Amino acid sequence: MLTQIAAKGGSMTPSELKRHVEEAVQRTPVIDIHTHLYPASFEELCLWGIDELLTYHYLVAELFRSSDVKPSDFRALSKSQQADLIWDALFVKNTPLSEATAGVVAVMTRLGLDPARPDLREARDYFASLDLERHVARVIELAQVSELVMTNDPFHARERKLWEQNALCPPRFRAALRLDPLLNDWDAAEAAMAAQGYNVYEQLSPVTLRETRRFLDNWIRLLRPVYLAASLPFDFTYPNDSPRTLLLREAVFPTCREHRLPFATMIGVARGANPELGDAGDSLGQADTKAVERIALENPEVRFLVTLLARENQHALCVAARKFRNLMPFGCWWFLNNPSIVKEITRERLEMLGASFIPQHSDARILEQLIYKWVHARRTVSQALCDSYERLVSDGYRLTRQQIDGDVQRLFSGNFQNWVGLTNQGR
Ligand code: HDL
Ligand code: ZN
Repeated sequence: MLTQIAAKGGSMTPSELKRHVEEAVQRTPVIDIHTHLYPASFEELCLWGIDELLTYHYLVAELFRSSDVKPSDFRALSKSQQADLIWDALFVKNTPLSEATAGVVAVMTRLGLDPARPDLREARDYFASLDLERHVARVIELAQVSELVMTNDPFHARERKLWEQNALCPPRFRAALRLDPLLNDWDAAEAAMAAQGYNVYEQLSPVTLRETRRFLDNWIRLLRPVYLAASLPFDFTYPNDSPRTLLLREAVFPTCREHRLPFATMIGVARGANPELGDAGDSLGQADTKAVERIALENPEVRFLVTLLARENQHALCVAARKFRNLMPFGCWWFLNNPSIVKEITRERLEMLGASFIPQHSDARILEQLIYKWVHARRTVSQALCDSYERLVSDGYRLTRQQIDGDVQRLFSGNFQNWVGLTNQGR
């Protein structure tokens, strides 16, 4: 049936359709809307190379399932000793089947390294030979990323210093003002802001709220962020009588309105489920999607970028986005960034939202992760798009190549550019 319609309508045959979708997805540059990357000018904050790749907290968690090393003994090792241990346990003694280990394989092969080596000598020699600036440019090109958004924390002493010293930041590294301490640990944030000379106190008085807005204004002036952001715990509720609700209502959302900046929120983390694993010890929980709807309803003129951590929350997020045009679902975050789940979520979003969402972000923390996160994302988004197009064609629609190109461009960059008002100017 499909072939007949295709042939009659002069549109593409199924194999032509599949080939064109794959080509369009492969060649279309993407704006990576959430990463933890920094340019080389941010010195030690720019993480790269094989030892950082292998000691990424996803792999640390997997190490403890495939070896009997104790977390406390692991922490006592040097970074390169930790990487050697992970390499041996997850890549030599076992098949790199997980998404995180397969990702390292994808990075190594695309950089011309052999992922079947018994040790890291070849990889370390390669990375030691690189010029970092050139390497950053090459990785971004390999990943076909046109711009990426950082995660910039005004409460991180080292990062604050770099911004206050006007550290150079290339235009394709866009800033995002991250507010986790402000919204999740007000006491600590208040102490840090007071230490920087802001007239704030634990009690959220009108003066303290006004000073908090001045703090946000100053950081917006310094960073020129494309959005304000915060990761919120799975048990986040809104509104309630916590400092968080007051800070959102009286400081953050008014600031978003005044500066016409979106607010990006990532909800669902359960911090420190296993404290002895450190960064690798965070888990997840199901979030209250009604809180997201209430925030969207209460702030119709604020644009929200929303991603949730629990698979069980994704359908409700699509429904919420159908009800509130100021909600932009984005990405398959963290524990969802696995091909089997990315395909399910992307198909569900296409079915409920058409192309009015942002399918993926890398969340890359180590530079070279950009390569594998986008190779894998493009592969899965292609499959989901093909499924939707095939269904459309079998319903009798004559699809054109131009439409596919336009849809991919909208998903990979257009939706985000419109949402945040991105132009081609620099910061
Ligand atoms: O809070 C966040 O931005 C998360 O992405 C965390 O950084 C998390 O540890 C992570 O790396 N997810 O991929
Ligand atoms: Zn992140």
